[in-house]
Amino acid sequence: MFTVAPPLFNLTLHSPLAGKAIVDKDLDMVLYRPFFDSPRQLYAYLLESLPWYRVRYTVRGMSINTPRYTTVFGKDLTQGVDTAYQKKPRPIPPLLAALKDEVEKVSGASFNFVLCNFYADGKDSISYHSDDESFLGPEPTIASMTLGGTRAFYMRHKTDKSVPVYKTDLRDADLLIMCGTTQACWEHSVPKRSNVAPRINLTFRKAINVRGTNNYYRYNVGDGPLFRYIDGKMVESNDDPAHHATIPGESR
Ligand SMILES: O=C(O)CCC(=O)C(=O)O
Repeated sequence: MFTVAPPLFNLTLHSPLAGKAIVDKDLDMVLYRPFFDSPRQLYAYLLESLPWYRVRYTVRGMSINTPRYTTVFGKDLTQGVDTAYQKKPRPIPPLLAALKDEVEKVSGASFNFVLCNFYADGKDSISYHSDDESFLGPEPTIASMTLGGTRAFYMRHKTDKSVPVYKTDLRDADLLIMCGTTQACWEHSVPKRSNVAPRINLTFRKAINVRGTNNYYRYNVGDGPLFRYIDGKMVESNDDPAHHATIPGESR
């Protein structure tokens, strides 16, 4: 059992031996199902306390609306001064840092970023992509935690079309650890669906350089607006941007 701030959450971890290996050509993953007990309060707390964004950006003249809410905390290994970055990096809040510690223990990897996704409904999604940017270094370990609703999770081999698509679902309290050549050789997605419950996804990663930090804040915070989850819905907030990273009851 470990307690994460605020002390409300006494989460019981399941044995690390309970991980199930998922292997295929160039695919190397472990699924902990469930990773811990009683995450319901944690889901609600994160949803209501994190600052969320619906990021818009432009690629090659095309305007893209990210089809989910996102937010991010962390800073790359160089630990540059804040002025080295396009946006001021935000420290990982203690609650997410405590989860990160437990995920590090079970995965044997170390992380300096937590990326958060909130899929409000089945129209929210993430299309096929891999977390293979050079700022993650070779063969990065990415740990992905689900809180709340179940969503389909599809993976496809990038080059060998004879390898069947790997289809699973990710459920409340699941922890999926993707290792080795998984990111280099496979893409993953959370497709759109109808009639699904809202879901939070946390991914733990390690960025090795300033480019990683700039990329993560650009695509997961962007230029606003900020949303807060209040009374069961997301509302655009006029919080002071200086307080975006504050989680009530936690120091900054
Ligand atoms: O929500 C998920 O399970 C996947 C998230 C993901 O692929 C990402 O954030 O890069």
